[in-house]
Amino acid sequence: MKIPEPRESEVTDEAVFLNRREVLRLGAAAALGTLVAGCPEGGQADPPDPLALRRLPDVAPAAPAFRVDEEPTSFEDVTSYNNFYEFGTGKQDPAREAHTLRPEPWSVVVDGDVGRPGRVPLEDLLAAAPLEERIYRFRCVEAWSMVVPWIGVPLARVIERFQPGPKAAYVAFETLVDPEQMPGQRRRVIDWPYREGLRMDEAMHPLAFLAIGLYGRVLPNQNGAPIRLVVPWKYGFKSIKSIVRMSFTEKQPHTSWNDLQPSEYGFYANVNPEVDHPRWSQARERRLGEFRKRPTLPFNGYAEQVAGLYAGLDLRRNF
Ligand SMILES: Nc1nc2c(c(=O)[nH]1)N[C@H]1C(S)=C(S)[C@@H](COP(=O)(O)O)O[C@H]1N2
Ligand SMILES: [Mo]
Repeated sequence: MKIPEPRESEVTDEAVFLNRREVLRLGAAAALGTLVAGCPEGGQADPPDPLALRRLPDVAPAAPAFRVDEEPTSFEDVTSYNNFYEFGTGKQDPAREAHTLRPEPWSVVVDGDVGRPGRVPLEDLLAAAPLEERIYRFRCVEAWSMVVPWIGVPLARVIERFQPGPKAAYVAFETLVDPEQMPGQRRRVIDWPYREGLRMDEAMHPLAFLAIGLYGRVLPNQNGAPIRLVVPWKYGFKSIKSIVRMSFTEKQPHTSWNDLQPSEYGFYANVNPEVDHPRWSQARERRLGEFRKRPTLPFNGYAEQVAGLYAGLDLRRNF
């Protein structure tokens, strides 16, 4: 299926800011190359053949609290329209380039204020809980959205097993750094590694999820293989991919987009149709595969479950 051309707010995406920075750093010629490379019309990437991806064991259908009653976005759209700057800033770059990532074997370093630090093989980390399905809305800060049937484990179950200490107020995540596997890291569009983080109560919320698959199969590399975060009430950039480190910290951790442009991307990044991005409205969104825009919901439709986490917090200031 041909993905419709981006329109309106999608044109002013997260990459625009980076391109502006690169004009300063690299000069206009290099920046022009960037813009062309990131251009969405630059040829449709082939989505992966789902049959070539390892099937995960069957799991029970998601419980009602963890399943939206909306049509999931097609496998093709979910896996061929991506943000994963480690493989380029264009939406089709990750599907085309991420074959160089080697998601097996994989381990995650656990450190900070935690009772059981160490380097944890992915298999051991997954022993924390049985695999579950979650069918969540996903809303990128660029005003496109999707519905994805994920497979994975609740983040809280994984965190509990590591036994965070009394000073662990936040959990910070990092993505792999390896320019051999992630050629986009040869350019310093981001101060690698990509970093994200959650307040501990957010991380322990039952909706917070570590996905290892979608549509019943292991994650395609472009979606963050072999393990990525999914925080459905927050803008997509919080959902960090290809995680290699989890650190339990006392202070609010640095996070990539907040560091890059704090006036545009907050630490909380809760989906909020009433707080516009400085360069575009957040009131509406385009679901991949659909033509007309739909209204964006507070906390991406999960307000009933998560609004209590932010009682007493000014959501305009803490965006
Ligand atoms: N490591 C890493 N994680 C990342 C990103 C990235 O560039 N690098 N992009 C984020 C953004 S902006 C979005 S919208 C989602 C996109 O996830 P998807 O490609 O599976 O749709 O991944 C997030 N996680
Ligand atoms: Mo995003």
